[in-house]
Amino acid sequence: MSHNLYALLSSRFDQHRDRPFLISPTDGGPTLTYTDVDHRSAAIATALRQAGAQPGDRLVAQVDKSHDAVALYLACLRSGLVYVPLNTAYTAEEVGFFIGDAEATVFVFGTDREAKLRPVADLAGIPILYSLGADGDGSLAKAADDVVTHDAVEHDIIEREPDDLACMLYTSGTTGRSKGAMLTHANLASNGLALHRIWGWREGDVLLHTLPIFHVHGLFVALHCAVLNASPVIFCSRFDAAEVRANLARATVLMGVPTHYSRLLGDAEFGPSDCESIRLFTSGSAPLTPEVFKAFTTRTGHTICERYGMTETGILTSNPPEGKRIAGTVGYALPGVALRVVDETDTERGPDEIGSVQVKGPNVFPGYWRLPDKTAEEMTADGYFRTGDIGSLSTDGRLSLVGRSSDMIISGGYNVYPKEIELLLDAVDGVTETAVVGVPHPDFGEGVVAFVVADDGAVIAGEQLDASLTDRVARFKQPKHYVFMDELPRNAMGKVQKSILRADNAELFTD
Ligand code: MCA
Repeated sequence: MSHNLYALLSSRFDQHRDRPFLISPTDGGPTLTYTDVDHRSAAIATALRQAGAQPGDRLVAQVDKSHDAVALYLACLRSGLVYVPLNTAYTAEEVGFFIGDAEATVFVFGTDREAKLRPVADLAGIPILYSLGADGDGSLAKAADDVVTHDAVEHDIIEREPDDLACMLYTSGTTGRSKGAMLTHANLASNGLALHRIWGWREGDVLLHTLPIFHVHGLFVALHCAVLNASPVIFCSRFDAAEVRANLARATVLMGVPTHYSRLLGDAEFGPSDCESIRLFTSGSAPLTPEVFKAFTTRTGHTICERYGMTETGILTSNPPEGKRIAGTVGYALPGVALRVVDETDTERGPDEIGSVQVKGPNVFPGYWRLPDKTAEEMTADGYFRTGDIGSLSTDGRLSLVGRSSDMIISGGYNVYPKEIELLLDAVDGVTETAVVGVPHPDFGEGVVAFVVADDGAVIAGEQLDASLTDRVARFKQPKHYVFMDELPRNAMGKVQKSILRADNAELFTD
């Protein structure tokens, strides 16, 4: 079999082609079978090929979650294009960086974003542009329809080597510059097969899918498990607690971020009767607090299975679905994944000793796009990737995470890098300096807060700072609160002590 990931995926649904694949969460909504989506992906792949896209070219997409968005991803896989999905919250300025950095050949933008994004793409000189809507509209949808009308669909799956790139996902950097994490066909195949196995996917499983499909969690972890199992997917456009409750009885697996679970708990009516058909609730992308873990079990009788992943590595560990799931831990290394906790000399720590988490395995990416030096910094001489997370391993290999070496914020499952925001705020007239941190937030887990020191005599309002960020960075990255100070706390070395800012403002959103 070809090492093209699509060859693996299609081999798993080939015997069930007429089975429902993408199911509407509302009665009467459209259902697409595996045959429908396979054919749609072939039509889109043919249209892209006819437009001049070649294997290895990068296709950047900022499109809403839709059936055609799934077909576009699968079209890229089967035609050997490198799929580069972008968060739909990113501004035109952010998108301009990504399409340039990725040296994209193709850029697909949402039909509702054309006015803002076509000029950005023209400026970047992207040769092939398409629009794609959430309802089968847009120029790419039409091009695919035309291929079908002219009976010109090519169903082939391009040969790929295991280490050929399949996708590239941007993950912001501590320096404020986003980095393209390159993921190969083999990375994605190994992680998908490992998850399918350890989470016990079986005949009859149905996935309730509420996650965005521009990140690892919704695009790879959720969709690949379902497709490898030829399972139906109840395909929600976004997370909505009421819609989730209305569909749980039709599903057996729900994957979410902690915010999803805390929002379900926020509905007093939510309870065990909603969850009778579910065999597996997983949580990831952000730490699941023991409070939410415990409250969920008390309310529903189910124990959430927390797992740990990164864009650069996919899923590294999971609590055992059949074994003991312990709050505050992220379980054991997936089959084939090697984990270690080390000190500052990369020497392994003993059991339960805290150190830096490192990982090695077929799931670990080959590096950051066009950043060999940065890649080398993050890899050890013996091939382990430095996750940047701090944790400890128990004697039987269970991993507990206790923090991060960078001051990255995880808000509602999205990574936010303070430096990116600080650089923009520091450029505002009248601002001397700023420090951005995450503090506990009842809904998003961590809320972004900016601490601002103004020039002597300068009067600055939060609205002014908000305005400096509008159209520069996605809304979810923007501070939810500003604290004005005479000076920032510093240690003897002059380094801003963000831990003090976090500690002194821990109740900012929870009081
Ligand atoms: C939306 N808002 C947010 C966030 N999302 N603010 C902070 N953090 C967020 N994550 C703000 C919007 O800017 C808006 O603010 C207001 O909330 C409502 O926006 P809306 O889009 O309606 O929000 P929502 O529908 O309530 O979405 C919140 C959400 C969503 C359900 C938590 O963010 C979500 O589904 N997150 C999942 C992220 C994910 O898939 N992460 C996986 C990364 P305003 O009104 O002021 O404009 S992959 C990963 O991390 C690794 C590999 C792994 O292990 O999975």
